[in-house]
Amino acid sequence: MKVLPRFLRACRSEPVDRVPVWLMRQAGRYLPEYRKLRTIHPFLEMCKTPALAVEVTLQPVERFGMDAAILFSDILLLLESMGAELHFDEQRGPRVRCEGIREGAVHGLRVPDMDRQLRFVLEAVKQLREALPEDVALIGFSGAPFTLATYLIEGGTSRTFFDTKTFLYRNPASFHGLMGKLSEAVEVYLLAQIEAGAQAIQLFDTWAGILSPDDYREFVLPYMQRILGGLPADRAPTIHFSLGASTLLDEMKSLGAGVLGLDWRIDLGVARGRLGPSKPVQGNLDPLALFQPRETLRATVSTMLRKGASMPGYIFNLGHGIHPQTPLESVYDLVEGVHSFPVAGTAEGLSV
Ligand code: 1CP
Repeated sequence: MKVLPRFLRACRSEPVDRVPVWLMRQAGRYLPEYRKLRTIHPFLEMCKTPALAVEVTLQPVERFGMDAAILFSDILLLLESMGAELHFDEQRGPRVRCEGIREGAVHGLRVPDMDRQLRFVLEAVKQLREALPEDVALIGFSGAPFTLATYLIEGGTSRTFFDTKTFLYRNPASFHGLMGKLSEAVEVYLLAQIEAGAQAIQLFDTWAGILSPDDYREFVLPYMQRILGGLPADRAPTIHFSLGASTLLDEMKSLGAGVLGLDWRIDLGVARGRLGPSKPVQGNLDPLALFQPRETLRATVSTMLRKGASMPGYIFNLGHGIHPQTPLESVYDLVEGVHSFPVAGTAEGLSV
C-alpha cells in the first residue's frame, strides 16, 4: 500500500499522525555541510548542476528529518531564462539587469523553452524523486509574477520599492503587460516541475505585502488566480506565501491556492479563525525566535502548535526564510517539538 506523506495529507486537510514540518530556506548557509560545498562552488553553479542541487536539497532532510524537501534553486533563475542578466554579488545579494524594462519594454523577455533553458531544474526534480524516501514530499516552486517584477525593475533587493511603485502608478498598462508575460512563464515553469515529479508547488510572492489592498486587487490578484487556476491541484497541492499576507488575508483567501503560508505578524489562532477550517495554513514562527534560549523556544513552539493544529490542515514552518546564523540545536529542538506534539485521531487512515 502506498503511503501518502503527512505533509501532503495536511495540504488536503486529511488526518495526520504528527504535524508535518519543513522550513523555508532549509537548505542554505546555516548548515555547515552547505557552507563547505559553497567554498568550492559558486551559488549559481550549485543551482545549475543537478547532482549538487540534489545533494543540497537532501541535506536538511537527512540531518533533521524534515517532512518535505524543497528543490534547491532560486526564484531569479526563471528571469535569467527569460532573457535577463543575473549574478549574485557576495555583498549586495542578487543583481538583475534587463534592458529597457524601466521604459516599459517587455519584448526583450520571452517565455522560456523549459527543455533547453531550465532542463537542469527538471533533471534535479526527477533525481530527487528517486532519492527521497516515500514519506518525504518534494516541493517545487516559483517566484510569483509581482515579486519577480520587483527584481526586474529594482535590479535587486529594495527597501522602499520606489521604482516598482512609480512604474506601476505612472505606467499601469506596461505594468500589466509585464505581469501578463511573467504569469505565462510562471505557469509553464510550474507545470513542467509537476510533470517532472514535484508533488506540491509553492508560489513565493514575498513582496506582495508592500501593496495596498486596492492595488493588490488590480495588479496582482487576477494573475495569481489565472496561474493557480491553470495548475492541476489534485496532482500537486499549491501553497501561496507572502510576507505581509495578513494585511491581505481576504484577498489571499480568494486566490485559489490550496494552502496559505503566513508570516509571524498575524496570530496563528486569529488567522485560522478568520480563514475557517477548510483552509490549510502553513507557518508562522518568526525565524529569529530560533535565537531564543532552549526552554523559551520550546514553549513558543508549543503555543504555536496549540493554535495551528486546533483544526486539520496545518503545516509547521517559519514565517520567512531561516537566518544564516541560526543555531543548529534550535532546529533540532524545533523539529523534535513539532513531531512529539500529540495530534487528535493519531495514526488513523494513514494509508491510501
Ligand atoms: O549561498 C548563498 O550565498 C546563496 C543564498 C541563497 C540561497 C541558499 C539565495 C540567494 N537563494 C537561495 C536558495 C533559495 N531561494 C531557495 C532554496 C530552497 C530552500 O528554501 O531551501 C528558495 C526557495 C529561494 C527563494 C527566493 N529567492 C525568494 C523567495 C523566498 C524568500 O526568502 O522570500 C527570494 C526573494 C529569493 C531571492 C534571493 N536569492 C538569494 C537571496 C539572498 C535572495 C533574497 C534577496 C532579497 O532579500 O531581496
